[in-house]
Amino acid sequence: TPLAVCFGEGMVALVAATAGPLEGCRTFHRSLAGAEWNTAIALASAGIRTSVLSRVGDDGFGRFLTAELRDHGVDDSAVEVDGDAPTGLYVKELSARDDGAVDGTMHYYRAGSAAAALSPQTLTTPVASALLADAALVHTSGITPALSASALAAQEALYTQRHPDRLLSFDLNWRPALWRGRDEEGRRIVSDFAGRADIVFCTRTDAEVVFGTSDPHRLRSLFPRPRYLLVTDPNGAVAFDGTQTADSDALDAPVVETIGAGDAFAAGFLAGVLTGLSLTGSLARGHRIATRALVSTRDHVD
Ligand code: KDG
Repeated sequence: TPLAVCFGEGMVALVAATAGPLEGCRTFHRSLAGAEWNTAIALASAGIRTSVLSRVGDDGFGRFLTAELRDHGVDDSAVEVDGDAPTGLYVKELSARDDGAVDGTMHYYRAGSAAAALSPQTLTTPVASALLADAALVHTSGITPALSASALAAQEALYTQRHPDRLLSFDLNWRPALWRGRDEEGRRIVSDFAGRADIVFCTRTDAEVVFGTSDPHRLRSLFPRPRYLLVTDPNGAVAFDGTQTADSDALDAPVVETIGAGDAFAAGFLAGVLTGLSLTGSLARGHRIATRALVSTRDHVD
């Protein structure tokens, strides 16, 4: 069976148990976060052999994250443990809206994290090189190049040392908080990865911000190389495979949590591609797995 390798930072999310400013919040629910790690777990749940290539701190949060991977059937043998730097963390603050819905604000505590020290050397350990040699797909995102110069260099190396039989997947995941003060540079860097990947995922909103358009045809002319280009929004996805365009609607479901749904959609689509499904079959698989993430309470309850 094909192997998928997901490259990026895993974090612990501490989600406020009550709405309101953090200074008044006493209780937080802990969960796993990190776009590429979410995708890895969803890929494994879709039956794909999956490994994560990353780094965590030698701390309780790092051990929690790697245990979560193993519990979900993801191989953690290429997650390096850093004796000095901590595991990345984010805190989600909730605010109640007038209409009763809840908005979340993310606060990152990840500067100087173990994963910020990802570097080209991370790829050349015996474990990592064996996995990469075997991988049918390497999944990356626009988050990792924002973490540090060495993390950017590592992702660069994955793209320059590409193997003809290995698909490179790139989820744009534009995170303004990580590019603050250097967003022009950030746009250039993530556009460059999108132009070189085989499969590109982006939300309509991120595409507008980063590429100046979310029109699938204009995007296609900006990025002629990717075999698959997917533009998503809360209602569905548009996909191109060079010859055909497929439109598909998200499934109707009672939404509990939207964070992570994009990561799950990517996993479902990639699982479809890896198992030889058609474009529409892969899209349907993406929506099915995204729906599971949307209705699940994993991020709120232990
Ligand atoms: O896609 C979900 C991610 O945004 C979340 O898990 C946190 O990876 C994360 C990030 O860097 O924003």
